[in-house]
Amino acid sequence: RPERNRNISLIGVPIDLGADRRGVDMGPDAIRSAGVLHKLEQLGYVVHDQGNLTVSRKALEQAATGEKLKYLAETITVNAKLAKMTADEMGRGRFPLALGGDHSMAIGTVKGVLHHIDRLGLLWFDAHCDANTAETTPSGNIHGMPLAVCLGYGHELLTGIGGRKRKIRPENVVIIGARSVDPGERSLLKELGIRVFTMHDIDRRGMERVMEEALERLAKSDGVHLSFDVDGMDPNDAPGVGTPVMGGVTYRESHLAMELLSDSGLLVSAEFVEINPVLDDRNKTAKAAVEMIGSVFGEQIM
Ligand code: B3U
Ligand code: MN
Ligand code: MN
Repeated sequence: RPERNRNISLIGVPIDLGADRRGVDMGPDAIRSAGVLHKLEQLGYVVHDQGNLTVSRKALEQAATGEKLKYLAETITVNAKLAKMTADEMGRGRFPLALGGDHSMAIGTVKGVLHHIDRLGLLWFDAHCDANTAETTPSGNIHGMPLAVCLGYGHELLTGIGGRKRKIRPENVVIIGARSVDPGERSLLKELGIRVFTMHDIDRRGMERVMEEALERLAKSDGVHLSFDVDGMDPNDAPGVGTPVMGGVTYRESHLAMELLSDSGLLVSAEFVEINPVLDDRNKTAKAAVEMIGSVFGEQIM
């Protein structure tokens, strides 16, 4: 079994601007109240809870309807702070575990980790591909764009966060769970040759084989960041999300994926995003996230 970093830095990111929907800002505290600290401490980790970053609500005073990059300024401010905190915490020898918040925050975490690991691998677990730009977005919501930004595509103020040169190389990315992809995203992902494991692949080949191939690819990087969007899971198992898509990864398949990822020993950082307690069923989604976090950090049944 891989040697693990026993120190975890928990970073709450209560941002909902990227989804333009209230409630997902309460995700970090929903995950805390579902027992994430207890879970990690039971597994033998020392958790350094950094609390929640400050996200200004001021931008919400003006409706952003029709804009192609809604709440851009505050999204940049939050992600720049998050990138710095992630890089600083890694610099102190800790494993950054960020809790969201909408998926726009992946820009900050990934850029922060890239500060330490240039050839970073990225496992993007999501119903969506989040590879839109201002030119292709159907919604103007920045949470549909972070993967594109991490690859160096999109508004220059977004790609510039944490340094323009820091980016993820296409061969080091895998997407798992995709089932809602916009035309512009499809072209970009195809052009870059990004490996997308859709629900079709998971149904045909099973999660075990999908993860084997995914990890084989990621093993060529110098460490892997997990970006876990809970809407990648099936809405029956994770109903507390803003954009549910039917036919998702089951609770059991998600567990298996996280266990195999954990066993690979490749992980250097992770984030769990898009938990919306306002839309949830008695904190079911946050509890599922905590169970997945357990598997990521090596929890076993026997
Ligand atoms: N692809 C759509 C919808 C979406 C992306 N991410 C979420 N929803 N959660 C968009 O708006 O870019
Ligand atoms: Mn997402
Ligand atoms: Mn999603």
